[in-house]
Amino acid sequence: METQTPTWWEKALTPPGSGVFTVSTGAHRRQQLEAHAFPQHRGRDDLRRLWWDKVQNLYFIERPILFGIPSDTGGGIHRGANWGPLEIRLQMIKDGIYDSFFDLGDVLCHPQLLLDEYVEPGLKEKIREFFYQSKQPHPVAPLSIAQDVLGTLYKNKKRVLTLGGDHSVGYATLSAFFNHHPLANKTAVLHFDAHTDLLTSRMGLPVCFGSWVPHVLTKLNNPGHWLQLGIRASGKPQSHWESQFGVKQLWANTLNSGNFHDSLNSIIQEWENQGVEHIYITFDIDALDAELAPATGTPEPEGLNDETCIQIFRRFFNHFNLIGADLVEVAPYINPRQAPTLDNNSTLNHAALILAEFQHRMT
Ligand SMILES: [Mn+2]
Repeated sequence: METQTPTWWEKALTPPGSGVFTVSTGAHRRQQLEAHAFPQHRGRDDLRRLWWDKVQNLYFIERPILFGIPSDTGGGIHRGANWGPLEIRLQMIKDGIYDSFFDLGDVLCHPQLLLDEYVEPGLKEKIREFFYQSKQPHPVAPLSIAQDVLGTLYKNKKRVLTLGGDHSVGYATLSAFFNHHPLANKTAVLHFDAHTDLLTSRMGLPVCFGSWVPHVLTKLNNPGHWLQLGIRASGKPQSHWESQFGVKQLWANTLNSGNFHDSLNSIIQEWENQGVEHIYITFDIDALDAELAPATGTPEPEGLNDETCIQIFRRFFNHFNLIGADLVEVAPYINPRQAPTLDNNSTLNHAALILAEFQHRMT
């Protein structure tokens, strides 16, 4: 096991809530989080020092890790999921579940970049100069930084709850997981979403919010260990996706009919027979109905409610261990219909209900 936090993380990451590069926008909300996380701090420099000192203990703590990737570069319809990690944490503080996690902080997200391989080398050098004041070949794009950091955490079998960000962050979390976690070959994925995210590219780009899953699936021994739940906005029928990619799907209409218990039983049985012991959950908040969680990039009607999701989680938790999770696509400042205040925001409230289940199973 490693015991040293890589020094470049100090420049690629930020204290909790600071991963959106801004001076004043959102400062009031960020300061609320900082006052809770580092109550003793005396200004920005002191806060950074306290945070970095704390990060040195990363390998010695037992609590699960909380990690923010406030990037919506991979999104494309309504943006704003970059503010998810800050507002979700404030909601977690309110609900009393924040302190069960060790908050590693955020990726410092360059809002014009996605993956390092999409950045032209000369430009990458200039941006490296900004991040690191050096030519050391450290990553610069949000998903590449996240992949590297999460790869190290997963190699050390850390349990991580990642907050996005648009769903392209699922490419970072799950490619890091399947490339590095020693228990990856005994792990299946529950993917809650209104959409399949199974495009192989979108407008010519391989990885984005709608096209990240195929690029992770290649890393699984068995694509049948990927179960998509809540699908309802799809240009193609269930049979297309299942036969083309080998994934399993339970669409929202099936789940909402209540008639899914036999299907769940047979999936659980099959996975157990195949040696699956752990599950990773990637939860796109748009799996929930648009009435419950409207503050998201692509809200869809006729979605799931939180009771159904929690019922499904618990069925799997009875058989498998929750090894990691992410929650994505909460765009808290999207304000549809009548204005909910941030202190009583349906999307954030529902996000926290989902996270409370994860917190309960990870701690
Ligand atoms: Mn998604």
